[in-house]
Amino acid sequence: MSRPSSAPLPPGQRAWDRFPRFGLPRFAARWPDQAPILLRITDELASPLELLADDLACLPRREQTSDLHCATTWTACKLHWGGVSFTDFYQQIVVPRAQPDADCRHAVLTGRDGYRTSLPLEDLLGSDVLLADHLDGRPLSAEHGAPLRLIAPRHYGYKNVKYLARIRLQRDPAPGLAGWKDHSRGRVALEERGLRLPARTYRWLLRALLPAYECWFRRRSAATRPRGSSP
Ligand SMILES: Nc1nc2c(c(=O)[nH]1)N[C@H]1C(S)=C(S)[C@@H](COP(=O)(O)O)O[C@H]1N2
Ligand SMILES: [Mo]
Repeated sequence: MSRPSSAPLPPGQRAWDRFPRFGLPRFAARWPDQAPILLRITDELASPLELLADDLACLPRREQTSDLHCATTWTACKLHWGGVSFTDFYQQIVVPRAQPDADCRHAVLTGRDGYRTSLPLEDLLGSDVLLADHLDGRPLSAEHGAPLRLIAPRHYGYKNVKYLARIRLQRDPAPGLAGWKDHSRGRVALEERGLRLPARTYRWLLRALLPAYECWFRRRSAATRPRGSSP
């Protein structure tokens, strides 16, 4: 698989010809049970929502080819996602049914493995943000976030929550779990890799650690993968 990037690579990224399962160390061994889509929309809402696959089925399907940029400097190129646009989902389902307070401008996104991060609603309403349930024409695998994940190509991988289970809409931003590297926005073009250190420091540090970390994550992931999930 050698796919050139969909666009010129953003600063400090290098194209990989593979798309590994990846994440924070403590999530390598967490494989949520295979389960149908169940998405809870909660917090400062007139009516909290529980949505199933059927609720999303009324939205137009979207196919999109985009790159995924991990803050550790690797980029998986030209990934072909299928799903629904986050904007359609928000405007056509969340707004009419949950009636969010106009001051709720932040979303905390949680995965079924316990992973959590947040994004401003404004960023989630970008034209290329998807709730994806397909990759390369097939239902999402357990590796890559089945049954539903966020795809926000202009944000680092750590904002692209896999196994998406809950979206909490709230007035204030909330810190995520990516610790030292959880920037509140994580925009790739601005190299918002992390919060505390200059972008270049993160770039060189993470690039230096990446080979050892990738190897460790791959082994831990393989050792704990439930039987029946795709390698
Ligand atoms: N639920 C969940 N989502 C997550 C993570 C995670 O550990 N758990 N890791 C993030 C990070 S750091 C990256 S780079 C991407 C990697 O996506 P992939 O495993 O499909 O390659 O998922 C992101 N979303
Ligand atoms: Mo990442």
